[in-house]
Amino acid sequence: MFVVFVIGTAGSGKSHLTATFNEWLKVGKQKTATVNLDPGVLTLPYVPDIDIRDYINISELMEKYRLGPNGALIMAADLIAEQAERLGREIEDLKSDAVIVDTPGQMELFAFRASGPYIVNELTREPKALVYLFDTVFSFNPLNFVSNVFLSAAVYNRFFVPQLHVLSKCDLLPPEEVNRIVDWSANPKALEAEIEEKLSGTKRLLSRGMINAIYRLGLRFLLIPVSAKTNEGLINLSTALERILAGGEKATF
Ligand SMILES: Nc1nc2c(ncn2[C@@H]2O[C@H](COP(=O)(O)OP(=O)(O)O)[C@@H](O)[C@H]2O)c(=O)[nH]1
Ligand SMILES: [Mg+2]
Repeated sequence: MFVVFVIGTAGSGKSHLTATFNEWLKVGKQKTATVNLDPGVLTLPYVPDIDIRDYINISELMEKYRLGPNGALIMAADLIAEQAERLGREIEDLKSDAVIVDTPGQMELFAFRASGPYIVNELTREPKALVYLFDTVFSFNPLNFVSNVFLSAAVYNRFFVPQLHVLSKCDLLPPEEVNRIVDWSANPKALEAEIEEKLSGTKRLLSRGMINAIYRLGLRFLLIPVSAKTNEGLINLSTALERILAGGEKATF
């Protein structure tokens, strides 16, 4: 069994990718399951096999502790940790080949509080990976791209599990624009040239310095373009997961 956590900024397409990837793997005859870890979500594009909303109720928290929606979401993020053992047992009982975990809408509630890394660590002893989403529409200029690379590095630093990087919603830009962004992620020279051309002053200086720091650390963020609407790139995502989860051997993904 493999467990994959889908993470990214609010609206980057986590829930839709969870839905689409799950369906796609099922067509390939995989026994798959989905887990919703977002206690605040109202509607989901899939029916989760395990749902944190069965255990944590945001409106109850708001009422009981006289909190606004934000306060209740923060409290809920911390309460998720208490459910780790129970969720872990439920995941085990599913006896799936692959489990896809959709994380809370607001990434900082998961990545930058104590509970997220705790959950990722405690939920399962099975091989696991993180899939970090770069929203195509947000990443199309070099300043935003570099900022997102920094965010994904911060996430990696928090969880320390194998991490893949996806350019989500790639159907929203023409292929040549998508390839340009992928090229930035694969080729430092292409990104440098774009930073020099498109940015000036402090923005150029900071972007250049930030991306150089990432390269010096030896971190790489090769993007896999994927669309949850057209299914483009799902095969590449699954191959990449296979590789990082099974060390290159053929796995059940
Ligand atoms: N065109 C397009 N839209 C997408 C895709 N994935 C998600 N969206 C849209 O982006 C918005 C946010 O998606 P959602 O999965 O809820 O993001 P989350 O907050 O990260 O879970 C929704 O309006 C989706 O319809 C995609 O692959 N292509
Ligand atoms: Mg979501």
